[in-house]
Amino acid sequence: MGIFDRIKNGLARTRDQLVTKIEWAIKGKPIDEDAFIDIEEALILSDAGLETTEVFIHALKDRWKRGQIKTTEDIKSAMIEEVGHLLSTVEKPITINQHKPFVIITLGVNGVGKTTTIAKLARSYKESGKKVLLGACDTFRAAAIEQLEEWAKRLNIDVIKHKEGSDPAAVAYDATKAAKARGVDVLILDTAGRLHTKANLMEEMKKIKRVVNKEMEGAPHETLLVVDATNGQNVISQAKTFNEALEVTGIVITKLDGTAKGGFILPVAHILKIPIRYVGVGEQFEDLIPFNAKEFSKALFD
Ligand SMILES: Nc1nc2c(ncn2[C@@H]2O[C@H](COP(=O)(O)OP(=O)(O)O)[C@@H](O)[C@H]2O)c(=O)[nH]1
Ligand SMILES: [Mg+2]
Repeated sequence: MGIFDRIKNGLARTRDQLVTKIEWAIKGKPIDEDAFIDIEEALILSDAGLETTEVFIHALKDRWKRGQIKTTEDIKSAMIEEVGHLLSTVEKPITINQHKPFVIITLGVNGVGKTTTIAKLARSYKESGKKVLLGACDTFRAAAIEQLEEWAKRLNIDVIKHKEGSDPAAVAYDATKAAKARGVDVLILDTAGRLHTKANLMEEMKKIKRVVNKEMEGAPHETLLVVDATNGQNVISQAKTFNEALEVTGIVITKLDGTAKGGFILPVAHILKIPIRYVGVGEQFEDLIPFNAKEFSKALFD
């Protein structure tokens, strides 16, 4: 399956939510003010958020008043354009060639898909000829270290680890040191998503960043927040919290295949304005896809 088909499949539920409703709103009648109420509802039900939805409805109505929208197809192509335009502002791929090692720290609450995303990333970097190292900084549970090791074994990649319950920052320090010594191209640090309190977690992550930076100036080069699309609108507040504490530089959105609430990606661009690096649309390696605004908006409405 090609990349576009993967995105299209992954977005099927959100697309149904949006397009079916829009088609139904318009079918067989001239487009009037009421049609926009239905479109507004469809956007809100997909978790696009009030503020962002207003902006889209305004833009669509504007086109309609200028006589540019007459059919369902016109609405769809207007949406593809407007959404594509908004999302293009956060289409900024990671460029790992500027630093060696390029250090990525992943963040995100428990279960969002950090560790599997790391495996997918590691595989794709390895396939493009890069030397990859992983750091098991989720020391909260023994199973977390084992899970990362399991992936690493399958991918034939090394992992730097300490014992369960040890200081995650110490693992990060050793991993950064090892990455430098071994001529590694990309170091990816896995972290815990749950500690005893949220404040604890944020402090822990700050400490990891400080320690990495002490060992290598300019690092970490990417503070990558992983969010789970099935959380819909809640992703926005989650991302705000992480961003305020830890200066997130990029986002990965996982599990878009499991939700009809994919509309929340619009306020990610409109309100958070944090680069979206990758989207996850399934559990296969190939299901982590570099974010492309044009493809994404087309897959959403076409
Ligand atoms: N359907 C689907 N499942 C995913 C995706 N990304 C991750 N997962 C699943 O989410 C679950 C939790 O992943 P894990 O990496 O352990 O989360 P972590 O706690 O953040 O490290 C696993 O069962 C993954 O297979 C995705 O894009 N789509
Ligand atoms: Mg994990």
